[in-house]
Amino acid sequence: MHSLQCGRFTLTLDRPQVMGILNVTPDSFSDGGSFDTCSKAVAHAETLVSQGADIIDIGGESTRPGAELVSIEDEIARVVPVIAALKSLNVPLSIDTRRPAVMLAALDAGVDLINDIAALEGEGALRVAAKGNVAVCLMHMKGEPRTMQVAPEYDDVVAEVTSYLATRRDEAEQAGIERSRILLDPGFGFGKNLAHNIALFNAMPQMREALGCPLLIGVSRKSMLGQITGRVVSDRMAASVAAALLAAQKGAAIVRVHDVRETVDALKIWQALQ
Ligand code: 9MG
Repeated sequence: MHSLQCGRFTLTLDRPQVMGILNVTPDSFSDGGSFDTCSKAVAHAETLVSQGADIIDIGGESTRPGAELVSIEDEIARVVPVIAALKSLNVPLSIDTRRPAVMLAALDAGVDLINDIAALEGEGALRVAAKGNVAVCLMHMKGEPRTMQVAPEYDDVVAEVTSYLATRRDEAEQAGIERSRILLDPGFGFGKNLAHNIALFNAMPQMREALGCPLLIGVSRKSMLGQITGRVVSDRMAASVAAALLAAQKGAAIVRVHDVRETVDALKIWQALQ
């Protein structure tokens, strides 16, 4: 069992941790005003913690294909007040961003984890993340969010993703980020079709073994679940909970979810009855 050095916290990872998703984008709290967006985001985070979230992942930019671009200044203006307001919650705070300037502002505001779908490939990102004692999540993505789902191709998706993550892990270590601070993530839905996602899901135990780092898994409400169930995004809670539970059984250390209460209950039942 690994433990994770995560800013102000050391997570023992003796049970699957639930990371609650907090999107701080105007469309998530559709009220138009930035103060309102911040206060509603803070209230939502408090609810997620009361439901059992172990970590809160705060994001100010949507990476869904077709999502509107946000400037660095706007992204910082969205997330920093929320981070500042949530520091007293006493749970690890994660910043979901690809931009080193946002990482820096978030670190100054007190985050404990940098969750980067671009695996710290941005100019200067490794240097920023090496500062302090924060954890990092390095995720695999093929292509770029706008176009990544247009016919992604692999010879061997599991080998390719594992090799990419091993390289990024090594580069992070060389930049001064100790292995005890590194999480790896196969990046479900980021440049992968359903067959690729299923192959990666099943390969989770061998990937964890090969990579020697805890895995963070995000499948909540994703289109792969819609493809399997035929359900629209607003109707994928049961599928998301089932997938999070299976991911935990396959060795995921952290599951990134929208439906915290239901996921926490499912994990408690598994732990008690197994
Ligand atoms: C921000 N974001 C959206 N999906 C994600 C996933 O699957 N993993 C991680 N680490 N971040 C994600």
